[in-house]
Amino acid sequence: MKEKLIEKATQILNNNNKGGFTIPSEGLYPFQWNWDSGFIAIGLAHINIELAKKELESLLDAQWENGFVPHIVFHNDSDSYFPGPDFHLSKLHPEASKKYRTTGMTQPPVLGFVLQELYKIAEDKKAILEFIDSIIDKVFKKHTYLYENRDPNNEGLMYIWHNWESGTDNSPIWDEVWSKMKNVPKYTFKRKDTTHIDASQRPSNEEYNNYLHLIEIAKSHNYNEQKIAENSPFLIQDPLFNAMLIASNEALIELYTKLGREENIDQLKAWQSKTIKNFNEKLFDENLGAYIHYDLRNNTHIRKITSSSFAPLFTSAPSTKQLELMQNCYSEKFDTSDLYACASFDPTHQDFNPKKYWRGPVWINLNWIIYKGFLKHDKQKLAEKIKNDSIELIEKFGFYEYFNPHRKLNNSEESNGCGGANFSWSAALLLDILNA
Ligand code: 2M8
Repeated sequence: MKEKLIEKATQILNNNNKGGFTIPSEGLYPFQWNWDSGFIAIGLAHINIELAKKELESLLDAQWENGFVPHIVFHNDSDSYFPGPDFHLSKLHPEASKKYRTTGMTQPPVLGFVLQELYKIAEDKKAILEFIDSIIDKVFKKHTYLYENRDPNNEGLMYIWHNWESGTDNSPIWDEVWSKMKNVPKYTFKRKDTTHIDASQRPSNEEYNNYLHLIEIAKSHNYNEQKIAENSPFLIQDPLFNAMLIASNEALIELYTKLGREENIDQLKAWQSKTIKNFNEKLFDENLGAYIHYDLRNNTHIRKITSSSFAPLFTSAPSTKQLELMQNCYSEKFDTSDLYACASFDPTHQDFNPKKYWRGPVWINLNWIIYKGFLKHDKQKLAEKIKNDSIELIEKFGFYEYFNPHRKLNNSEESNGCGGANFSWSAALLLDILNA
């Protein structure tokens, strides 16, 4: 069984490789995506370390002069995705990549810990350290960009200005922001995603109006961060985005130490202690027992629990008390016998939808993060459950983008697999889980 899954996962990664970079899914996502490439590199490291290195190099080849790493790199042309490069128009920013067209937004900063995972997986430690040495400053530069541009109140907590920057695109979290957003135009556009995937599993057209509106606002300021911070109606401190930053800071400190290079370590440590302090004080909700989002534009917490609420397990940030509260919350709401772990949104909440994208389905990348998180904090049983559920979902239903968490579906003919098929990070992270 294990061999078959490994073979199929390898085949998917090979098919989605477009020469130096890997697309998330044929047709649906035909370009290189930022955090997808991070997870994909971890999987590739198990089968071909050179391809893993290339994956990261090709993403960072599109890094902007100011250190920014965009969320999509349009290496190639394709008309199967909307919105494409002509809509995003990254060239509006004076420091945008001159080599590639990209988007003007980013995604959760995973690259630091991805380098550390590559180090752990690689057999030839000397060679991988040489590679890390050649690339680590670019990742540090990206962190510098975030700290200098995404933290207007000097809290060590980064904001995101678009739901696509969170990676959890149509989470019910954003409903609260949309309900406060005024004068959103009704755009004329042609969705491409719903030509590949059943519309009931994707965001609505109204939601797409909001998504496009936020980009138009950023474009009207030529993607200038300061102006965006002043004017964007969407300005959120997201626990997943900030947890990925903390994990990557942690990894960069370790890797610079391994390389015997001191120069950036003090800066990283200073950032890290400020970030962790405010992360735990501001984004942890003791009553809910989970990390939650903060809406900087409307000065309010968004008190809903998502799988992002547990992403901080992946770091050393949570205190013993916070770990205990989080474990209770997770066990009570997410770890029940009728559900596969881990739903992307609180299954006991009225907004939970088991089939709609980030409003409930299980996602393998968040499963991987939470699985590693429970392992890190010695919660073997909870970790095992996520691991086994991830393997079972893929083995039974295929390498889907996301999965209905209900174990027994009413209609037994119906598959739990949703969204794009042959999905790269599901393949890549399963390879990592199986090789653990
Ligand atoms: C999804 O997001 C894109 C926009 O970035 C989309 O729906 O068009 C998200 O699941 C995101 O996290 C992911 O990186 C991307 C590609 O897999 O797809």
